Amino acid sequence: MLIKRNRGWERPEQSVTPEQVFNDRRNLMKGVAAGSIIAGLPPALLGATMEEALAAEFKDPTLDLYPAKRNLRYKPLRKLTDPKSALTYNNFYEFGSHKRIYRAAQRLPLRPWTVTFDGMVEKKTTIDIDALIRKMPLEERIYGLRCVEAWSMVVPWTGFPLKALVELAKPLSGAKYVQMQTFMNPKVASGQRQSWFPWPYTEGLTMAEATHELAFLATGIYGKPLGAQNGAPLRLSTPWKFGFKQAKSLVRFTFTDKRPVSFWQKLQAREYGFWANVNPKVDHPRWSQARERVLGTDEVVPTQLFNGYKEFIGDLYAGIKGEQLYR
Ligand SMILES: Nc1nc2c(c(=O)[nH]1)N[C@H]1C(S)=C(S)[C@@H](COP(=O)(O)O)O[C@H]1N2
Ligand SMILES: [Mo]
Repeated sequence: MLIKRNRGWERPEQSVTPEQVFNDRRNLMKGVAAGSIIAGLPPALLGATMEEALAAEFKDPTLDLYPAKRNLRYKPLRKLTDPKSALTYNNFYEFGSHKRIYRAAQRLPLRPWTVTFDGMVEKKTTIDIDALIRKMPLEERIYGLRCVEAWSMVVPWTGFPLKALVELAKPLSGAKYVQMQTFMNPKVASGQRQSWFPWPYTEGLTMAEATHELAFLATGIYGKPLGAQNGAPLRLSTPWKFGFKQAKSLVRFTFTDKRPVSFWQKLQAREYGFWANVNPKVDHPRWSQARERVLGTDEVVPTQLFNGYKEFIGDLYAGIKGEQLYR
């Protein structure tokens, strides 16, 4: 994400040429080959691929649930992104405001981990993440992710419909929104020691969006449990909305009748709004949203309305007037 605090040496994502991205990747892979990038890992793993090395860092208690059956209703928008790109090029400001946070993120303790349902619910509850995951109907969905910075990827998430979690949480009938909150742990997340950010990271959806068939909570990626860098143990996936809505490493779902103000809105409301639906015709105030760079390739392709999910969106936004739906 780009915020106005940017200094001259920080450039919009667009100005990074495919060649620079390629060189970046090549240097990264050279580093892996030389053992320097994953120097903190046990020697036995130095010969392993990066995904194997990252996965082996932590033995996930839900490993037996993977891989889950693929739901073929959601067709891939494009070729799958190669795992190395999706697992090592991330946005996770808790661990730094750059893309190479995957190693730093491994410091996040993934267990014990609990998830709380509160606000306008029948009864406030806190549930252990493994008990929660085991209650939910896991499946795999190939979804696109379009970052507001104009890069995108297509990845197989494992997870379950957000609707199933809403049903478990039992919100009161007056609840209109659900706010999702990321963990808060400045001891391991160096970004959270930067006090100008409104931590913890939060995002929000209307109840209609949260119970829409596309709204998904991911627990895994590429047929394995998520790594911390991609938002383990639980992250939102709303493929028709910009990536910044898809909050990572969630600990709390708060049901409310007031529209929540998200992390990025608090920082810069003019640029990052509540709805944040993808639309190639509505530019970011500082750059075009017409096209996107395909992560892990040299390609630049046209961006699609609702990121290609228009047929599923239907009349979800019918009747909403006077709102900036696409920012
Ligand atoms: N907690 C938290 N969630 C977050 C972010 C973040 O900085 N912190 N970045 C968002 C942005 S801008 C994007 S594009 C996606 C990136 O997800 P990925 O790293 O799994 O590709 O995560 C989103 N979720
Ligand atoms: Mo993003």
